[in-house]
Amino acid sequence: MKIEDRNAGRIRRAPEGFLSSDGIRTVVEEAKRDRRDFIRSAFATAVAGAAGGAALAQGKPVPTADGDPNILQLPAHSKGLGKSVVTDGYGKPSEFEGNVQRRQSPGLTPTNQASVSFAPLQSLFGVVTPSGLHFERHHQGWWDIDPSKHRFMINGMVKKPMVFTLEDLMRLPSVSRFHFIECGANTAVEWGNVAVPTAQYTHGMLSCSEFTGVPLVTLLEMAGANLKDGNFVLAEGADGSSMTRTIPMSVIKSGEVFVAYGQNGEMLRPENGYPLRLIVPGIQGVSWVKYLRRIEVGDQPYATKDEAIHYIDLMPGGQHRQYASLQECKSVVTTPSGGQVLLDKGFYNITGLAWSGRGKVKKVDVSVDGGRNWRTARLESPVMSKCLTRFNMNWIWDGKPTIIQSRATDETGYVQPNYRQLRAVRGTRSIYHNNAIQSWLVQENGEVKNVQVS
Ligand SMILES: Nc1nc2c(c(=O)[nH]1)N[C@H]1C(S)=C(S)[C@@H](COP(=O)(O)O)O[C@H]1N2
Ligand SMILES: [Mo]
Repeated sequence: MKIEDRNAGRIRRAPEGFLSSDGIRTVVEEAKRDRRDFIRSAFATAVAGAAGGAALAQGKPVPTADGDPNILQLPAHSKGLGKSVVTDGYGKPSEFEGNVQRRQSPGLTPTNQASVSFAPLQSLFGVVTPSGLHFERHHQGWWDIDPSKHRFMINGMVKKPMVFTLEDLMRLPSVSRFHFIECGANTAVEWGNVAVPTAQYTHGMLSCSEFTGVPLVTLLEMAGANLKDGNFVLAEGADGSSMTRTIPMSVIKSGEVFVAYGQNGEMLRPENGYPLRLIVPGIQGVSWVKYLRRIEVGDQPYATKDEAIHYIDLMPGGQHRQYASLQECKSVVTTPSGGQVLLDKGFYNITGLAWSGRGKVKKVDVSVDGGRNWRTARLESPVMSKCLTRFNMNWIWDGKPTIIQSRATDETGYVQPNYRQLRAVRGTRSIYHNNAIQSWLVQENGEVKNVQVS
């Protein structure tokens, strides 16, 4: 690539980076009506808002004729005394980044306690989700539970039922591992057709952290669990939603499943299950029981409400598929993505995320012509199992309309399907487990739009 190409390609942030909640509502509604210019009109509204200036400033070329005042006029921070240490005992992001937030999709859920907030994937780098931006899914609100009063019980097919305090658990040998968590309902609204405008809402029920805790198999062994005939466990949360999920003993015996108290170097956030949650790598988020208070060992699946009525897949023949918990290989381009605007022809760094519930991502192919030709993207290292993987690819935009897609392949050889392939097997009436290839249309005016092609 020529050096001068790298200077080109200014990009304007997706609207949720600076819109008010009213503005977001407009964008979502306009997008549903398939208005071509919804981003433009939403942006016009946003400029009136407080944070619009910062977003606009990003798109401004550096003045060169009379010199750049940002260089020539010495700013206060180069002359004065800055703030003191521990001005804030727990640091926060820059106020200029204040609109990078997890957000609720307007109108998606009737109550805010049984709802979801989406992580701003299009604003993040690398693979780790900052804990404060981790998506949230609560069935009956979240709690900040006093850890000194929290108890964790193991019972059922065990020799010695046991109760652990948090301190008991934190004294045991621990593991720290990076894993993604994806709600089974991520991308659910897109099963029938395009429904939401940006990557935050199409794919943001996805996050990735370094979790720390104790392998569940260690705790089961301490309780003398019957690992031969106890083929399943039931995991139960302490919140009012009675979140209970069956986990096969085979995945627990592999040592992968652990009981976590740590997240990104500190204790779990209350929204994410403080003080204790189950980590079930590769499996849909619902099985990662938060506020974990009990594990029962049994010899058959429990068919709880969240396994018999919810989190089942309606297949084309009219039958429901149960216990399809694995999150299959999937990927999404996060830049350029829906709602962003390419302001120039020229160089762009296409970047995105890929993941697989079966293990490592082996390769990601990117198409910039609606799926006719594919080029292999660079995977950033380390590539970890059941973890997000960041990919990047150089691209020169010639200013013509085009469709950008990514297609991931995992280490088992499984290839992410397009919508035609997925619907041929799964139909269109499912809610969960939509791992289809995402398409972003770059329009001639630079606006990027969510579209579906087969
Ligand atoms: N106790 C409890 N655990 C729970 C839930 C819940 O509502 N209560 N929601 C589940 C669902 S559906 C998902 S997708 C994940 C979301 O985890 P997060 O809120 O940390 O992103 O937690 C799961 N564990
Ligand atoms: Mo979920």
